[in-house]
Amino acid sequence: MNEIFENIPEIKYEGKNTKNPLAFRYYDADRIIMGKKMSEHLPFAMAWWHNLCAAGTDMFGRDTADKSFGAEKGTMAHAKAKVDAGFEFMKKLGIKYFCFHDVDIIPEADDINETNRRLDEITDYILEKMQGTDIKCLWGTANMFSNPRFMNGAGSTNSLDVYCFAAAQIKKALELTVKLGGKGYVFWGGREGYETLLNTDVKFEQENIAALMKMAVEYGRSIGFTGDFYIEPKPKEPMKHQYDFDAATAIGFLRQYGLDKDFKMNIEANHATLAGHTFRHELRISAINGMLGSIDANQGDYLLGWDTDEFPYDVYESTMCMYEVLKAGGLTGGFNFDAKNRRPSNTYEDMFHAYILGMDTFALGLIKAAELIEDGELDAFVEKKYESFNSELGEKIRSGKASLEELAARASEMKTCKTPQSGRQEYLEGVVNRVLFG
Ligand code: XUL
Ligand code: CO
Repeated sequence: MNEIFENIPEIKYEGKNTKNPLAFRYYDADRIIMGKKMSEHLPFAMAWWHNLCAAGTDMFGRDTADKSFGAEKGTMAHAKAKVDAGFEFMKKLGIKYFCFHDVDIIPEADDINETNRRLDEITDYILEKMQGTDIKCLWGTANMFSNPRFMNGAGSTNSLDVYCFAAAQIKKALELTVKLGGKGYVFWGGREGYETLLNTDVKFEQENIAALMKMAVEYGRSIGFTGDFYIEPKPKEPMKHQYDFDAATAIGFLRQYGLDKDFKMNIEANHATLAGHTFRHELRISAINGMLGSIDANQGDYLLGWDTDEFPYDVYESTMCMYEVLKAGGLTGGFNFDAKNRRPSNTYEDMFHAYILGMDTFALGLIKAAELIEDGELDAFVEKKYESFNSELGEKIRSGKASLEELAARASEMKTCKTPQSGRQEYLEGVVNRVLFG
């Protein structure tokens, strides 16, 4: 087998002072943090689509990077070359997982039967490559947004024919996910939403999406898929209004349709900020509802109003993310770099620099989040903030045994109410800086 990334060695941990651009400064796979190896805290995944397929095309210009990997694009030979490139890439970086859409791994044919045959062939090849490695699939998904048939949605389409194609793609993608040992299956509702209510029956569309998800759960369980289904919330783009706006909306939807036992959230940082939330907020809302499943690790740009899918470099954000993850007891899924190089970063080396940056950013975030937790000042503050509820009446409220009359009587006795204690936000922000920067 010819090496594809010829001048790139295996990437090793060299410590924070290294100037070697092809080494980790913080990601030290075997280092123990809070009783667990870094590699167990951080199951990183390669996103097939950005890393092996996307080559820089945007609305204003064509590819800048060469991702042919020595084969003619649009052929099965190219699909296989991508597998070779992907496995060499993951091995060199010590990445143990990949995520894929059906159409990332093969060129889609006109006839779905031929598409499925190609999917069988390529996943046989991927399985072969997996042998003798500990690389597995983190999650699979069906791309139900690129093909023109999905212009009015997949589960939310007006066309019964399109709905059947969506079902067929999910069925196949689930089979492939099981075949490749996938831990999860993702629904990202890219076209599940609307542009205008003038032509949209929202209730009808949401019920149909739920029905499709229900069929997916039934089929998945019937073929031995024991992992989690995930919704990946995003408020907009490509649609103006997307039904899975944010974690709270998606969780409400899942509960309404009885899907909450099989589904969790796959939270993407850039989607959180598009919804007007912090990444951290979305993680907390998922965690307190028992639905923190997996993460699409990337970063948006606060000056741009779209999904820029940048590789994460902001250590403050990754620290806050890892703080939430550690507090939640870890992820059942992993950290998928749903991120792409900037268009002018168009060489093979840039692909490695991007992953080294992302992995180091999360490793440093993990180190700092553990320090914040071990420091204990934030936790102690929050505990004290609510201490007035550590009283007989507080217990009664917490256990649902209090009544409005009783509380009103207490207020009436007090006559006037004291202002509660300060929230001390600025002080606490200083605490974070002390732990982060010493
Ligand atoms: C799009 C996005 C997708 C999903 C998988 O914004 O994040 O790549 O992660 O379909
Ligand atoms: Co994503």
